[in-house]
Amino acid sequence: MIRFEKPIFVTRPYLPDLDEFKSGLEEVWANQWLTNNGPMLQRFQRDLSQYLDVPETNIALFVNGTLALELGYYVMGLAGGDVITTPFTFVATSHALKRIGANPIFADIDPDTMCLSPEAAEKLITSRTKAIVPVHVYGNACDVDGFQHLSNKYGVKIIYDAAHAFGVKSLTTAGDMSMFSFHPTKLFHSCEGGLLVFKDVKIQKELYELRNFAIHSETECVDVGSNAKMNELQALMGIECLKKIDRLLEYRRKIYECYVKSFANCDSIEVVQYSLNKSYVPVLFKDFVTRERVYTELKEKCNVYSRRYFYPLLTDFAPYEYGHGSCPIASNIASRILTLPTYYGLSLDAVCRIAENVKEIIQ
Ligand code: T4K
Repeated sequence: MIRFEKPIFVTRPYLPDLDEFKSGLEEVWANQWLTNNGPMLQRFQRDLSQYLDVPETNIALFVNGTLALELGYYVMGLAGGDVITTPFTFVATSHALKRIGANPIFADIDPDTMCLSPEAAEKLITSRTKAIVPVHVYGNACDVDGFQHLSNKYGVKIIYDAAHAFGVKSLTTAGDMSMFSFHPTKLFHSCEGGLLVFKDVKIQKELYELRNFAIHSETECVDVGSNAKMNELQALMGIECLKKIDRLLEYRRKIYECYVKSFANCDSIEVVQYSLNKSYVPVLFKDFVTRERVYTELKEKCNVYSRRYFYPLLTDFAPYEYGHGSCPIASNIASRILTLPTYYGLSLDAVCRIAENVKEIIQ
């Protein structure tokens, strides 16, 4: 077994060229403008609009993905209603619902894509259902047509948690709204950050106000808003990272292919093949015990910090225990999944060695 001298984490953020970042900082210093819709934020928004090929009227930036979700759910009118969602995700998907007073209802996932199943979701739709929130988990595409069909049939909103799906052009404008996270653990980041892309241009103004306390003018506050503004340093980081997005995506693909090749001769490890941007490398083991052994031995013997995204299921956490046991497919997958290290700068040689270690552990 190979022990790495330095720890290998599940991910590391890409950091832009320091000199280029410094010249951006000089602009911030000259502007003496640090937050509240400053010039860097406006530039970042323009750059994103161009990259995503979505008009600036249909996007809004936030300080992080969680608050983007919270305010997005709120403007879509989900407060007080039932919202059908997946338990196989990061807690933020549901926390943001709870925090605006919506009621998450958990439906099971598709065993292949690991995303919410439209068939399972449909069975839970009632007159109280206001929306469905599927997650493109790991950058795997949800059944967008299936959910659109449900939206047309039942008049429910479809809001995608696309936290993992940045760079997947076909998913950018899916549904009524999508949220992309720019946390440093994501393939693209702005230190922290979140982006909403939405169909209805009319909600942009409300989102802008809500992220700034719902202040309408110097003398008017029109709702109970939040402080969810992205600041200028975050925007600068986003601008610099966006310049390298093609390279970041390409490198993840190379790493992914390297893992697939390394595990090709190993029947008992399944590399999940559905991610469109290869933002994570999830692998499935035959059972819980094997997964736990690999996770622990990678850490203790190899200095490799893989992660069990997304275990435990949300329905195993205290705030969502009412859904415990209701999603057997998700439960089975959560008990067997492990995400392996992937990030720009992780050498392909290291990837091969990690894979060899995994194979040795399960022998
Ligand atoms: N929806 C979904 C489906 C999500 O996955 C997330 C976030 C959200 C919504 C909410 O979006 P944000 O509000 O976060 O924008 C991480 C992230 O904190 C979280 O953003 C992410 N999902 C989740 C899947 O993973 P942890 O607790 O695993 O992160 P942490 O701090 O343990 O970092 C993992 C590894 O990354 C570290 O071992 C080392 C490395 N790392 C991390 C940071 C922050 C670095 O090398 N440098 C860094 O600056 O939750």
